[in-house]
Amino acid sequence: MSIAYIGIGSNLGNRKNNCLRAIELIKKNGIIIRKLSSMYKTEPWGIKDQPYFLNMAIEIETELNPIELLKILKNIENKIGRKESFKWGPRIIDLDILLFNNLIFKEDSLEIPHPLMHKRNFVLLPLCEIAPDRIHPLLKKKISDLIKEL
Ligand code: PH2
Ligand code: MG
Ligand code: MG
Repeated sequence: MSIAYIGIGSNLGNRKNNCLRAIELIKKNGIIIRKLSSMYKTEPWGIKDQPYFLNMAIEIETELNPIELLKILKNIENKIGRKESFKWGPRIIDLDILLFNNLIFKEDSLEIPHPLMHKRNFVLLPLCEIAPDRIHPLLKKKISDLIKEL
């Protein structure tokens, strides 16, 4: 059994419903949701000229391996209607694996911990609400301490 953290974001359509729909679909895939953060209205990061985002983070329990989990999350993004866009551009839903146990993993299709998570308030704030003492396996710091460095 593994514990993982997923970052959820949406800035197109009904942002709140998109996030809630993603959570329902995650549950239907036999993944147990252990914790849910609040929803945060956040300023677009990277490319400023786009609608504001709703972001949240969840803690899940799963028997899946990271690649299997990634596939399920991509399928859910497609089901909700995600279209190809440019890097950091607007999206109806974005489901990112942030942490997976204490795993350090790097392949072309997936990098864990998420390589930009420690630089992004929109990731750290919701994550800190549900996992303040979780240690970032590469930086060896608590989520609550990473926030202070931003
Ligand atoms: N996602 C991005 C790029 N910029 N900004 C905010 N506030 N929230 C996001 O989820 C987000 C972003 C690409 O994944
Ligand atoms: Mg993302
Ligand atoms: Mg993504």
